[in-house]
Amino acid sequence: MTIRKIITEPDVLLRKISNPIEKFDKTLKTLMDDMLETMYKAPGIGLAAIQVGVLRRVIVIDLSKNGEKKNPLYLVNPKIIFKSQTLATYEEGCLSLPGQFAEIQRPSECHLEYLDYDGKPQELKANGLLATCIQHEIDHLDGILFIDYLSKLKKDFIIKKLSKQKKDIERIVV
Ligand code: GNR
Ligand code: NI
Repeated sequence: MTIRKIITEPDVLLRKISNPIEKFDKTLKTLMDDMLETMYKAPGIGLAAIQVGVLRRVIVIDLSKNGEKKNPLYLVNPKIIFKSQTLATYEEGCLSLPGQFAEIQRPSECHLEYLDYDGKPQELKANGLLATCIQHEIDHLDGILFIDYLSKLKKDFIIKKLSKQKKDIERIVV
């Protein structure tokens, strides 16, 4: 397994719409294995393929706490089939928006259909942090970031900060 590089905002890739998986082959398994390792290393509780530069509808999630048994969830071609009207607020972070956090409201419960690690169709009813994380990750597959739910002022401020950070890092490298 290989740790892959996580893409950060601003980057045009993060705004692209990812493509459905058609074949469960070795390349896909390697991608899912690498994504899980990359997410654990970061560390994060979820990762979408586009965050490592791959335009595929693939997500890995693990909400297990430090020291607990690992509990990886692989979602391929996920589709939300129900969103509750009741909303929940969580402070969200994103590995593609390093150091940025904001309270975001989303449906508190969602139901989805997806294919698992072996390509088998599955259904899942999620609530709590899992429901929020799933919606955050599916947003990535559609080129959406949590800052898109903030006011234009806050969003522009965050993007400006991140682009300055990136330029500073480039200056050190060069
Ligand atoms: O690690 C992560 N934590 C998190 C916290 C609240 C809501 C969503 C997330 S997902 C994030 C990892 C990430 O960027 N996934 O795309
Ligand atoms: Ni994210």
